[in-house]
Amino acid sequence: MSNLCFILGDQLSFSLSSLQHINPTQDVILMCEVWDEATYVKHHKKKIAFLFTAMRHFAASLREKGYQVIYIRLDDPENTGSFQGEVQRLLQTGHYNRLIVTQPGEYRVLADMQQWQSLFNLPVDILPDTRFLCSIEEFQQWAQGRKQLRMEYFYREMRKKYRILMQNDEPIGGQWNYDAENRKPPRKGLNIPAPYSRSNEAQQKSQHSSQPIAQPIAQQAMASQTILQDVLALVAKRFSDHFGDLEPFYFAVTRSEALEVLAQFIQQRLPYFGDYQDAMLQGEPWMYHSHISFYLNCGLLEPLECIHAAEQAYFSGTASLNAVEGFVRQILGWREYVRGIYWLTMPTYKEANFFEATRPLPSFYWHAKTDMNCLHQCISETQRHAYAHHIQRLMVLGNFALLAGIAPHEVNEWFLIVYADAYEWVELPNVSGMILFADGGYLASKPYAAGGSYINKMSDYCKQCRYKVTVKNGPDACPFNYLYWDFLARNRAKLQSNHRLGMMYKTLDRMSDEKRRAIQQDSQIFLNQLDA
Ligand code: FAD
Ligand code: DLZ
Ligand code: SF4
Repeated sequence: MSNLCFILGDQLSFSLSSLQHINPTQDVILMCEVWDEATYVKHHKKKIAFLFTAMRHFAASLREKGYQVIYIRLDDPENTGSFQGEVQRLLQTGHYNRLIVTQPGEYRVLADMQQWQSLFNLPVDILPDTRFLCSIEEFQQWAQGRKQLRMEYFYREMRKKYRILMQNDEPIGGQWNYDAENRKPPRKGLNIPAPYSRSNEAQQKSQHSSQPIAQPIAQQAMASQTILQDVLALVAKRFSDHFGDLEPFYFAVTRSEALEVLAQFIQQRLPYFGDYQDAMLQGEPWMYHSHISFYLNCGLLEPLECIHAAEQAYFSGTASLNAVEGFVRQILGWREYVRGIYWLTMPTYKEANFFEATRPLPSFYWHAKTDMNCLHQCISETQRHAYAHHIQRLMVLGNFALLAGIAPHEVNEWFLIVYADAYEWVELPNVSGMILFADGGYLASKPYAAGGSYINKMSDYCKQCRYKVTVKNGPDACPFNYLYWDFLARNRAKLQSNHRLGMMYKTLDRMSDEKRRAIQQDSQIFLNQLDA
């Protein structure tokens, strides 16, 4: 009798807690591609292709290390289509006396797994996911007794705990946070490096194959291309009705490739990451961001190695403090903070709807056909790449959903579908907490609402828009302008006491009745058209 270790698609790490608890010569690992997981929301085609390819590679590297792996492909004839069905199928063989898993990232999967012990009548060990830098219990302790949770204070604790950018007990440079230096608008002539592209890397490897010594590398590259081609064909056939473009496919799919992405970022983009963190440019989806969330979230990269690589760039003088601190804060601060909030508040967090928003998601979120150029650009890029950077998600796509009063469950579903880095533990707090303020201020101190002038300042989108960002009312006015004030007016009872919005309410109150009527009328006309 042996143990069965079940590894999920976002657990592709050799450091995984379940792997530390099994005996490679005796125990068996199960990995499976299942229909239910790929369709409980209709994930972007690139996301499915990325995960299945990365899973197949990870299974191969586990075997190379001597583990016994049973890998179930989506089109295996016996595949039952669900995690539970696949685990049950193996347990029915009678070869196993214990099931070992690392805690899944999503509440719904954990809730299922917690039934398995009684369902299968065998011990099920659900081990903590130690790849995160703050355990669920540690976060609970930190949050306990606090009236308000704020990322900034949590982040400081994490900096101290891991001694990141610290000198004795003080932050290097004397400040914890350099965000104020990280808001430069994009300037003309920025030289943005090309992002990592797997096909380029594979080509380079096979070009070197004329030298005999490089032949194993070329063979590996070819085998890897075969895995990818198989998965691309599968996704094209089985998920043709899902959102987004499958090809070109350029994501890294192995740990060594993901490490190349990280190294490229540290060398080429990190020096500018801070300055241009909030900047958006038409035709430049990748900017100076790291594009590592796909790999961090499925386990190909570990948070601390990314943080240390950035810290090292500061120590060696290749990147400035504002850039490195800004990047570290995203991973050591925001990423851990949103995960802590998720586990602290689920399952009720999912139901939160502070503004009682009910509007359906406008159809242009699926096809990008809208005259609002900022939205058109961000949605088109999302379709192509299954990626948009943070400010596009927050201040364009999210800001619009907030101002238009779109129902949280519809916005959440969209964000979970369209990004290759989306898993509920990270997507839900960002959507319900950060963009929609649906939790009433549990995660963020005020709604991230803004009019067109913010988008105009931080991007070049407005120059090519049919609307005029400087016009506040009427058919040519930028819709963000009147929707912003209408949002504040509509939600006055819920927001007026928020001291961070005091100035805005004073401005609203100083407006003439005529102006306020125009704002309301324009908003109604616009929103009615949206619904139609
Ligand atoms: P960078 O800008 O280079 O940042 C570095 C890393 O920091 C990221 O890879 C990510 O791991 C982490 N990070 C940065 N901001 C956040 C954040 N707010 N929350 C958690 N981690 C963060 N991130 C996801 O990983 N999955 C999601 O499903 C997701 N949904 C989002 C939805 C909305 C509405 C918003 C506003 C943000 C969302 N984010 C999500 C956070 C952030 O936008 C992405 O992590 C980031 O854009 C990924 O690109 P990058 O790797 O180039 O990040
Ligand atoms: C996202 C995803 C998809 C599309 N498919 C699978 C799959 O077939 N098999 C699998 O093990 N994992 C998949 N995943 C990732 C899971 O959704 C993820 O592991 C859970 O949501 C827990 O975070
Ligand atoms: Fe977006 Fe308004 Fe600018 Fe058009 S004018 S791109 S709608 S912010």
